[in-house]
Amino acid sequence: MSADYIMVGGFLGAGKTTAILRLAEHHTARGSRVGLITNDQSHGLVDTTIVSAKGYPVQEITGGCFCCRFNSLTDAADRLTREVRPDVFLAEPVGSCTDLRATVQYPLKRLYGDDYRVAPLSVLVDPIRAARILGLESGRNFSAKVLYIYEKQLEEADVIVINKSDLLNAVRRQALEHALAARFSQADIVTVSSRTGANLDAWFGRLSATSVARRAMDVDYDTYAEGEALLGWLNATYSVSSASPFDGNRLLRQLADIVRHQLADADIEIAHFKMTLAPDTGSDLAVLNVVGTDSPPESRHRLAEDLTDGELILNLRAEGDPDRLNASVSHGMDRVAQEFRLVAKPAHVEHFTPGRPVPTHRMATL
Ligand SMILES: Nc1nc2c(ncn2[C@@H]2O[C@H](COP(=O)(O)OP(=O)(O)O)[C@@H](O)[C@H]2O)c(=O)[nH]1
Ligand SMILES: [Mg+2]
Repeated sequence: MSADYIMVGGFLGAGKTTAILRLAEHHTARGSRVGLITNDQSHGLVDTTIVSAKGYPVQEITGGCFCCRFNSLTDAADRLTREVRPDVFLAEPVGSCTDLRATVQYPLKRLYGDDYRVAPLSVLVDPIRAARILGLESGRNFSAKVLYIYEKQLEEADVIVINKSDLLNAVRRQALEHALAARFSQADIVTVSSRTGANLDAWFGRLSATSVARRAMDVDYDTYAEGEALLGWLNATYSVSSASPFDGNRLLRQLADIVRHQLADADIEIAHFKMTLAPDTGSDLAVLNVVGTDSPPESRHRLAEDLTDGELILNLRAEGDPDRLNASVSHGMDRVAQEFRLVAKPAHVEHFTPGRPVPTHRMATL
């Protein structure tokens, strides 16, 4: 029996994890078993914490993107199969990754055709980011080689999903739909809100087809690698403790603002900055996101009560020197530790630039 393999791509911060949780709810409600696969360049992932907190079985692939760790992807799927035998795999590739058709979808079909039905490739976009990149609106942006990756992601999509429709009025929405349709005519375009649920059924309906077997796009791996090398990555886990209870929601917001302002001063564009804070007791979780240096922090989940001890996980991806990102986060942690009278012990801190993507397989045709 073959399981569905649904991959939801898109740039950092587009809403992939939020959308995958919606897909998981959708399939679970129809009696299907789901298994989720998260992916990152390194471990200590906010996304894994979020999806595990929702109770879904999840496997985390770290140390590179799906395409460069293809065997880890199939191993992760095998582990999920042994644990829960999913009917549907939901996989989130790294947001700075492209060429998924040739390096993941076609190899899966060719090598494991009997095991998986590969759904059309969805690529999510954040409408504010996309409107800037397509020149419809002004604002802070990434540099050309990072934009190369962004555009390649859209070029290989079967379905371009404009997410966050709740942020758009009809005029902005139509302008974006037209611009994307004109530029990326190979894709269906569907506009949804993973937050409100608006129009998700129209998108989910398209995923029951199989991916179109067209020739994969050409990719200049030098430009792709240079684009990734412009991005800084920081993953950190701290254990925080205080003698008296403190407001964890306020702490995350404060920390996000300090880091955001520091990066704005250094003219660094944030792609995605996300944090979770989990008290050591209970199952509550605070989640905070920033999806652009000029975007205000957004608390997705708030803690119901103050806490004294907890684990803070922080993932920052921005177009800038990782040392600079690290300096801003360290400074922010010192400031909040002082203000909230807490001790923050780093359990794991890593900052780096993603290495050159070297796919395990690359198959331009099916
Ligand atoms: N307004 C709005 N925000 C959303 C929507 N979907 C996701 N987000 C927010 O976008 C941010 C990034 O979402 P996430 O799912 O982590 O993005 P990922 O990096 O692509 O996995 C978070 O703050 C989400 O709450 C949506 O439909 N509307
Ligand atoms: Mg994510």
